[in-house]
Order: sequence, then C-alpha cells, then structure tokens
Amino acid sequence: MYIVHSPTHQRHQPPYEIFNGEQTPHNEVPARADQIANALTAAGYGLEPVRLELDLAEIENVHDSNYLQFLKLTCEELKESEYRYPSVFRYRSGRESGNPLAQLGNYSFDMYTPLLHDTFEVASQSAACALQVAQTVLQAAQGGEVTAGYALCRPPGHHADFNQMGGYCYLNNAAIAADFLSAHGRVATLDVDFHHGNGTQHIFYESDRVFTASIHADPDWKFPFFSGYGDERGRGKGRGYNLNRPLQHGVTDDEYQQVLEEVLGHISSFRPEFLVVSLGVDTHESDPIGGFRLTTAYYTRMAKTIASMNLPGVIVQEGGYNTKLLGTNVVAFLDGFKH
Ligand code: OKP
Ligand code: ZN
Repeated sequence: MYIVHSPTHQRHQPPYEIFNGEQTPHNEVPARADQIANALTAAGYGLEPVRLELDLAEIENVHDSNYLQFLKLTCEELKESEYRYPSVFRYRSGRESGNPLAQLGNYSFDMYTPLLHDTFEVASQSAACALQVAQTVLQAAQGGEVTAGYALCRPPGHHADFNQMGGYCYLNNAAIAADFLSAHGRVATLDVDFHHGNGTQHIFYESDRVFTASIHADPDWKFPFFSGYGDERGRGKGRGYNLNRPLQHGVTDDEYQQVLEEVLGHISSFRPEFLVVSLGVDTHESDPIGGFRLTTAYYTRMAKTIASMNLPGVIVQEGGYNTKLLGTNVVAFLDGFKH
C-alpha cells in the first residue's frame, strides 16, 4: 500500500478548543499522526514524505480563492507564538466586512478551529498528501492496475467547506483528491468518520460527477448538527448523488456492517471509477469524543467490505482521538484493504 505523510504536521498545534466559553483540551493533537505513523512502521508499512506542493490555482473548484487568500495571509501575519480564534460569526444578511475579526468569523463555523502561524502551510501539506496519493493511484489505474493508497492527513479535512473552516479542518483533503480524480472519471466518496462529512457533502452537492456518501452520528445528537440528515440528497444536477446514513449511539459492528453494505449498494449503482474513503477511527468503542461501539477487529472487516468494490482507492485520514489505539485501528483497516 502506497502511504504518504507530512513530517512537518507537528508545527500545527491548536492550544485549546473553546466550548461553552471555556478553554478545553484540544483533541486534534500532533500525537495523533505520530502514533499512526509509528504503528504503520511497526507493522511493516513504508511511509513516504509528501513531495508535492499544493497549487492553490488547482483547488479553486473545492475552495473559494478569497478564503484561501484569507487563510494564507492571516497565518503569515501571525507571529510564531500567536493564534487567533473567531468571536463574531457570519450574519445572514449577505453583507461582507473587511474587518479582520469579522473575516475570521465569516470563514469559520466554530471555535474549535484556530489559526496559528503554521496552520495554512501544514494544512496545505496535509491536502498535498491526499493529492499525491490520488495522482499515484490514477497513474496505476491508467496503466490498468487497481491499487489503493493511504494519505496520513493531519489536520483532517472533511468538515472544511467551500469557504469555511471548522471541526479542526481547514482544507478538505478528501474533496481535493475527489475533485482531481473527477476529471478522469466518476468518483464516489465514502465517509466513515464518526462525524458527518458536511464539507465534502456541500462541496459536491450540485455535482453528478462525484457521489458523496456518509455514515455518521445523527447530527441531532452530535457535531456538526446543521447537516448530515437522511433527507439531504443533493440539489440540481446533483440531486440523488448524496447519501447520508445517520446512526444512534452505541452502534455495534454488525449493525454498522448492515448499513455499510446498503450504502455500498447505492455507490455501486452510480458505477464509480474511483473511490475516496474518508477514514475516521473515532467510531471505535474507546474513542473519547465518539459514541459508537466498533471494535479494532471490525476495521479489518469494514475495509475488506469496502475493498471488495475493487476500485482504485484513496484512503484519507480524518478523525480518531484515542492516541493510544489510533494506529492499531488504522493498521487493522489497511490490513483489510489490501487488494
Ligand atoms: C472532527 B473530525 C468535544 C467537541 C468536539 C468537534 C468535533 C470535530 C471532529 N469537546 N466537537 O470529524 O473527527
Ligand atoms: Zn470525526
């Protein structure tokens, strides 16, 4: 399995989350990616450092260029030790404001996702990991070979929308990979993170080139609350090309498996030529912020089931917050995915 990671991710270190006005420990810590990398190496997987540089002009289908410029310039302006959290959010008037505080609120949807001096650079490298894997998988596919690769992305991406950051995400790594592949064939994205992939859903909501599917905690119960319901099916040309399966707390391996098989049936009817998997292992029974009951062994079964579609695949790391077991769970998944 081709694996790409970014060795500079440690430089993005959000100091805390703001929840109910209080500072609480941040969940999206550098130890996450380090622990995954160590577990992969120990299991005999080879990791390649990312070499691709993200070209902002090439992701303008996925992210608003004003948003990208805002991220880049704001981070550049910050000193090494500084960080910025939004306080005032977008008001539904449609007016815009150049005030820096207003812009931060305009381009954010929560107070979990701060900007630091290195955030944009690290997020760009995270996205570059996904793109580099997508390029490699595409090349193999063009040579007639069905392969899969894994992008060890940090920070994660699936909550990042066209022009908003949130849920620890700044650039939508999976959407960037999917958009790139969609120039070469139909793409399906399957999001198995515990949380709904609202960014990925919304970015492709009006597209019939990318079918988006997500299995996640009922948004009435968990973040991101404002999207992820079963009646969201796509709009315009994209009508029928989005699928959500919200689940209640305590879901077990067998219950999850049934839903997964049903979702894969819908994905198959779309006849995709590429598959992008948003892999979050915050569905594990031990996850500190999740609420499902999936076991480590199940990730192997889950991966085998997904891999049975036999499509060129890009697996993108999203969430998972048990920094002791993350790597074990990712290894269990990748072990099951090998074609
Ligand atoms: C990002 B990804 C805990 C609140 C957590 C934000 C969750 C973001 C998840 N105090 N809310 O999908 O794993
Ligand atoms: Zn998650």
